[in-house]
Amino acid sequence: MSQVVSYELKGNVGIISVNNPPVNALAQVVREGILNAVNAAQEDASEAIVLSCAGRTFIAGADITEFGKPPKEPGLPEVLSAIENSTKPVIAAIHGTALGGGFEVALACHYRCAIPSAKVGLPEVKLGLLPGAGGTQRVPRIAGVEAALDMITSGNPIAANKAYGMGLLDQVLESDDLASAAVDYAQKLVAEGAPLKRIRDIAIDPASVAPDFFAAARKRLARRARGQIAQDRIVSCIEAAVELPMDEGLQRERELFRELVTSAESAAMRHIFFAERQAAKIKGLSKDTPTRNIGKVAIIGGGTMGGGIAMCFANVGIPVVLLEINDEALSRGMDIIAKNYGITVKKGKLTEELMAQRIELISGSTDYGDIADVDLVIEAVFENLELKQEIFAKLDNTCKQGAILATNTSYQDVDAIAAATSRPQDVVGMHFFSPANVMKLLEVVRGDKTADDALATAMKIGKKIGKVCALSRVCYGFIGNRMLGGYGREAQMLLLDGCTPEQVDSALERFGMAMGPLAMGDLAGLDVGYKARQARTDLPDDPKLYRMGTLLVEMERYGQKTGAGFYRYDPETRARMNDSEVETLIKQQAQELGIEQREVSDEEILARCFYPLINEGALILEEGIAQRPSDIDVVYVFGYAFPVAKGGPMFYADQVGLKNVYDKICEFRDRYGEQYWRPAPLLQQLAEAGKTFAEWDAERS
Ligand code: T1G
Repeated sequence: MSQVVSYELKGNVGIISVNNPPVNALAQVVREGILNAVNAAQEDASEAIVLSCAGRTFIAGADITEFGKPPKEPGLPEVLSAIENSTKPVIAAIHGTALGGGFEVALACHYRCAIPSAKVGLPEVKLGLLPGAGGTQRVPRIAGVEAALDMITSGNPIAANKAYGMGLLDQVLESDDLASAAVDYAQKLVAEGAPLKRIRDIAIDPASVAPDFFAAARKRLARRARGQIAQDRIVSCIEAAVELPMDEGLQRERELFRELVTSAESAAMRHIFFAERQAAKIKGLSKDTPTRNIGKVAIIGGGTMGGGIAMCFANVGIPVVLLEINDEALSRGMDIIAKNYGITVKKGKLTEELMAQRIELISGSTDYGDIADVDLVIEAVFENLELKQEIFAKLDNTCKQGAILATNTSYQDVDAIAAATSRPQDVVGMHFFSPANVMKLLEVVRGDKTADDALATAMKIGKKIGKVCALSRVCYGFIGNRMLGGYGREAQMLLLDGCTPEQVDSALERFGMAMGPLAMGDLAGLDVGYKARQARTDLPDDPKLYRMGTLLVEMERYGQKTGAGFYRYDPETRARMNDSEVETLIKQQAQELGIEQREVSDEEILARCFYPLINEGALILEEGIAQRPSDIDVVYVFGYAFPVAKGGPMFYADQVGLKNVYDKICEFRDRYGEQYWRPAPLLQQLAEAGKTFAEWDAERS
């Protein structure tokens, strides 16, 4: 056997054990090892075969790193055929998460058993793929068409007991020794003369499926998938499972899998899969850097952000003290938390009991003395540097030595905040995104003096509370908000050039953005951006700059909260409606500014909005603010709803071609001036060298 797959005979049971850390992915050596073991077992005295895995989980899928490379024999279908055609029953013994190709291996087995904590799933859709080794043909046959469609188009894991109820598992073993319990189960099957139960032998009666079932599914999924094609191909595969014999269905599945695995969409989604995990690693810091224990947390400020952040910790069982300046502000903050939990309960995503437990973990106080013993403080007050410095001076005098003092600031200087304390080594930025209890991204900001263990602790606790963490150095707006400036600026400049708000937003929404920048401004409140601009001293004195946003605020059209901004909003449904008054206003402003309006293509809208994002990203990389281009992609996908099927702004730039991006920026510079369109030196360098951001990063790693 190969060193990652072992085989031994124990009494009358042959045991195949896979040991390919970290998740027993089905690399070529694993496929070869299993195939050799199954073939060997056909010749020996075994009467049943148990297929199990060492380490933390059963096989968690194909080896995603192999995609995009020439396939290596044996292919997974060959391995599955050997299992399914075995002359002796093969029993999959599952712990951890049997996912993707891993669960497909289990489905090719004749029986499947698992311990109660195990989960099974087919998450390929999250990589822009579909189960390509029989999953779409076998699951409908044992769990039914509807359950199969839900399972495969959601990609969500299913707990063992529920999977057993669906027929996906034959036995849940109430044992904490899976290895021996699985052998006992195998011997029981042998003793009972259990048949070779092959899922392929089950046929689905087409009459059991409603005539319009698949058409309705496609329509429903098209709305949810927003341009992603994998869901549609999954429907086609399940349709084939109903209409075709097994081998023809498998053939159809392979064809559609091949279409997806070579798609730009799947390449982008696989890129984000690895980028998310890479972003958690701090260059130059050992993964064994000691971290501080976080047993109790304090949040300073019970506003929307502070309340949401408090919930993140209570949700994972960490006690939180919410500190406010007075009882009235404190009870407002506690009410925000109770309201947020109530909404989640109403959506059926949380039980009343769990809500009560979590609220129990959040206590309130107006006395700094009550937070002297906490291990982590996160300040989430108004974006005013002096106020933050005052608070950090108080924390410095109050909190125990070794407590980590974090600020949730969106763009203030973390070093200036740290300088207000005698312990800058314990100060770090933890920038949450609103709503903090929902948005996945956490920008961890490393100050000049932040200690390695404080930084490693912030990244670790961020993962523990379910966030996707990306590291930033200190600059105005860190990674995300700094890049956003150009995106929002150009969205408004395009109005003066001749676009309507709807034209700008819909072009970006067709690209895959969840919401266009102007509608987003209306949602956040145009007055927020207006105030932030008022506080800045570095903005050019340009009458065109944010002209419409400023004008609308002066007209007290703040957006959704006043019923009108760039759009009007239905008071009941909050649906956005184009507003001819705004469109007339835009034309007037353009005329006043001497701008001759013109037709603007969608292609130009995308370039004008995304290329400043990409250009700023290049500057951020050059300055060392972000560790790697893929970290920037993680920030935009998880913090700004950049479509995962486009892989993030830097991955997208690589697909467009950096020469094309650079040339377009030069064209805009020649048309609009250097004020806003100054190509980043790194972008120019890579464009001229014909390189990508990814290649540049690989050369540096
Ligand atoms: N291939 C290669 N590497 C993988 C991997 C995979 N499938 N899954 C995880 N890793 C690496 C990961 O990059 C990280 O590496 C380490 O393992 C730990 O992962 C034919 C075509 C299993 C729930 O989509 O969901 O099968 O950073 O940090 O939080 O039809 O990993 O340490 O160097 O995520 O404990 C389908 C993907 C593939 C499952 C564990 N399977 N993995 O979570 O650890 S396509 C998946 C996960 C397929 C078939 C199709 C999670 C996990 P490093 P981790 P974790």
